[in-house]
Amino acid sequence: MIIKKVKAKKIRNSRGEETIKIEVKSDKGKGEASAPSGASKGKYEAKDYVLSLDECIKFINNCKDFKDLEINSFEDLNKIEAIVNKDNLGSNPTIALEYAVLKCLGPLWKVIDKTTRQISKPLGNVIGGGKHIKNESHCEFQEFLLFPFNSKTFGEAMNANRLAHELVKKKLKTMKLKIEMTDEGAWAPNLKIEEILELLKDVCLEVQKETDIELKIGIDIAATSFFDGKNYVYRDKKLSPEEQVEYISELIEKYKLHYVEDPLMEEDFKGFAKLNKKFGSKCMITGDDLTVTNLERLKLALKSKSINAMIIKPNQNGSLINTKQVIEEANKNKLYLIISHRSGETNDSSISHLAIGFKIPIIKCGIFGEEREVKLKEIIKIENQIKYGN
Ligand code: 2PG
Ligand code: MG
Repeated sequence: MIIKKVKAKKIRNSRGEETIKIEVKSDKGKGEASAPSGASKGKYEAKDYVLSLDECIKFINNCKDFKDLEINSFEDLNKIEAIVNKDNLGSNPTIALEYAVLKCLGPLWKVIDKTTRQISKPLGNVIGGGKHIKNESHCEFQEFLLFPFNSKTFGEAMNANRLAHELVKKKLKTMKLKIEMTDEGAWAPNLKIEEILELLKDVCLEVQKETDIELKIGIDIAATSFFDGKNYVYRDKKLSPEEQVEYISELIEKYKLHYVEDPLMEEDFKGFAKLNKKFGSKCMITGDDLTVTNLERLKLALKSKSINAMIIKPNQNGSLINTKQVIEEANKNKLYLIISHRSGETNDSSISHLAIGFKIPIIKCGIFGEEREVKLKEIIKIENQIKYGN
């Protein structure tokens, strides 16, 4: 495939922030993609924009080096990264450009691996707080998530999560609570952590009664966001790092948590390791801000046995080539992988294709809202293509 034209422009994400969209025209076909942005960013994430968004757009639109560049495979992305990369423009222009270029070669999942048959499962954000809501008086934990454990198809899993999302709203109404939403389309009730988990326990039972799908509960604590340098600061208590490990241990046991992301702040490899040692056989102890889709951080986490699961966010890394290396290293070390949306999302569904192409078992995404649903529906589309070839 020969690149004919690359065009960048400004769009807005689901939070109303400006971000980049890139269109690539080639002799074979077109590709377009855009980049998301996080609110609870890890300290070690690649910078999303090194130059201003306007400067990035100008650079791409005036660059003569793309024209007639030949790209035939994922590996050829190194030709793109020689022109645009996380160091000169930033991670967002780079990944959007890389997605768009690969899409010129056909459906992205097929470009990555057309032999794959594995369909990911959704991990859906149903209730939230932390940095994903404006109202700081709400719950410190960023996300309460549901995982349809025994679903057979993606559609079945998605519907179970959607039913749970509806049931939570009904319960909040009955409780006469104000109905608010997080950036990711999850409910944001002003309830205590334990009250939320109790409510979810009931909702999971109701969903199981109706659908036979067993929903397991997970949490993204995003603990860095309420760590003051010494303690984890809750509305009603302050916990030392040791006490935080104890508290999270209690929650894992009491609510049979299946998934726990960033339970401690982003430097505390040892604290993660304590939880992983205790619960690693039955709960995914997951690094996000800890590992930031970065090979060096992953190696540190492996060395200290901090995690058994890891979030993959391509724009945390800033290069699709390096993201693939991180995925390979994590697979080699038998970590569970979870590919994830960001809180500020666009209608781009490239991560759904990456989930399938790289055989990533779980996709973490919101349950409700256009920018979230487009990613879930894309997986169903790919599932059908794989099953029925259409
Ligand atoms: C997270 C993400 C996505 P953000 O912490 O896992 O849910 O949030 O994009 O704000 O970093
Ligand atoms: Mg997270």
